[in-house]
Amino acid sequence: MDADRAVTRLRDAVAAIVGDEHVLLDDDMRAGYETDWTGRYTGRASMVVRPATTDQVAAVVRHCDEHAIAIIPQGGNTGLVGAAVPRAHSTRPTIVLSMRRLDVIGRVDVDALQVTAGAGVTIAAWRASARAVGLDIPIDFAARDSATIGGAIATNAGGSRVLRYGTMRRQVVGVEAVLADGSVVGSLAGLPKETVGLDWPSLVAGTEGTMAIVTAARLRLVPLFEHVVTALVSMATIADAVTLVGLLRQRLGSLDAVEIVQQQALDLVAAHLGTAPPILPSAGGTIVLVECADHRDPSIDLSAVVDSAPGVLDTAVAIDPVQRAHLVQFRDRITEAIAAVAASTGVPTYKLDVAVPIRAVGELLDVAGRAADSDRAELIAFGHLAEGNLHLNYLRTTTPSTIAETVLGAVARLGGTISAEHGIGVAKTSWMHLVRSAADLDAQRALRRALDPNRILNPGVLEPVTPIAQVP
Ligand code: 2HG
Ligand code: ZN
Repeated sequence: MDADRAVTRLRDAVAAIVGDEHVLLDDDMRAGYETDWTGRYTGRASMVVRPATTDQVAAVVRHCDEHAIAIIPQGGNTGLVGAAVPRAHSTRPTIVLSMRRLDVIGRVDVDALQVTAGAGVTIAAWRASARAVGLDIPIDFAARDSATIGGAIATNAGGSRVLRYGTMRRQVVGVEAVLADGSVVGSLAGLPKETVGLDWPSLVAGTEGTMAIVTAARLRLVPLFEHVVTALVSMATIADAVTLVGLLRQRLGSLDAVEIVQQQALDLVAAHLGTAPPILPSAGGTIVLVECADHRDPSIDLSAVVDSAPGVLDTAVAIDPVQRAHLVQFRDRITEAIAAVAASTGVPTYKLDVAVPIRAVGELLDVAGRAADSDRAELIAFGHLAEGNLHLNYLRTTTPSTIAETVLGAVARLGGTISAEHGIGVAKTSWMHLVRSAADLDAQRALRRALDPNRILNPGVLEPVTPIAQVP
């Protein structure tokens, strides 16, 4: 059958399931689904399919399985590792399965502190549903307005509240998911204790749509704290910043976030916003953002810890929501400021999301900085200090793979991980062997083969590339 006829047949089959208007064929209609947020990852799909229910997802997946059509599941398309857009050089018939129409959110269970949400519900909508009844969500990150529950589960998203509540994996009490053969598995009953074998949330969280496609989730909620204090603290050295994290964790039960913003990142946002930085520059280049939240004002306790910490050069503190938002934007809008540079230079930013044990953050920053210097690129470093999770953004780089070799090699030597919260996608498949053993990767492959024998679920993503040195 020629390619055009095959596409027409596929279109007819999926249109019968989701409706004509939810199958996007035209180049300009598909474009927004085919390139990722960074502009670095892009590929071509035969069509974008937009189901609205679990039954529709299951029927589309079953059809694709029978005809060996690759499926790229996509939520808000805010991913940064190329996992949710078509593969660049694939010749396989491929659909983007946009999950955004599965956006129904249930009534909050205020006794169990849980809610059921469709995979296409945004993080912001999840939060709004909780806040409407005086509760909150345990996860927060800058892409909250577009990122979806399904995507956050698939990448095991983290963000700023991980030190208090853990990553997305820990917030999922139950899932409903579609397997590669179109069968529906999981449970949304929300039982915090349930031990009857395989735990589907554990299998799907962080596996980037390769084991199953999440259609809905039962999610944890947490108390909403009336009092929030935000502080930006300019530190003499990175070692002082690490000491501060320890003190904050030991002494403050209200601790919600400890983020790191290197001076260059702060200056970049300030220039982007056209606003002066809110604190004096850091001699050692490190600014820490601290947030505490409680039912009573935690600002006195926070100030006491900051005042007792070594190497504090300057502090800006806010409790008023408007002033807090002013400080928070110097952390929250870094990605946006970086994207603006990439748009003006036409060179996509090279992003590495990594984590090391917190005591090794300084050493990693040194290695990362030297890698930038040797490429005459600019490094914008920031991230989640409490988890030793750095976002290393290289502007105007001409040698991304050399930088990756150097930085990811150092990360592995320092006992860290090549992906903390953005996932592997297609971006980091070549380095999975640095942090996982051959036996581990073989077991992952075997699981995947068993659940998806026709290799339709996100092929190319999370598939370890065997390094030459390990080939027998
Ligand atoms: C954040 O922490 C996100 O703001 C994005 O994980 C990080 O743009 C990035 O590199
Ligand atoms: Zn992050």
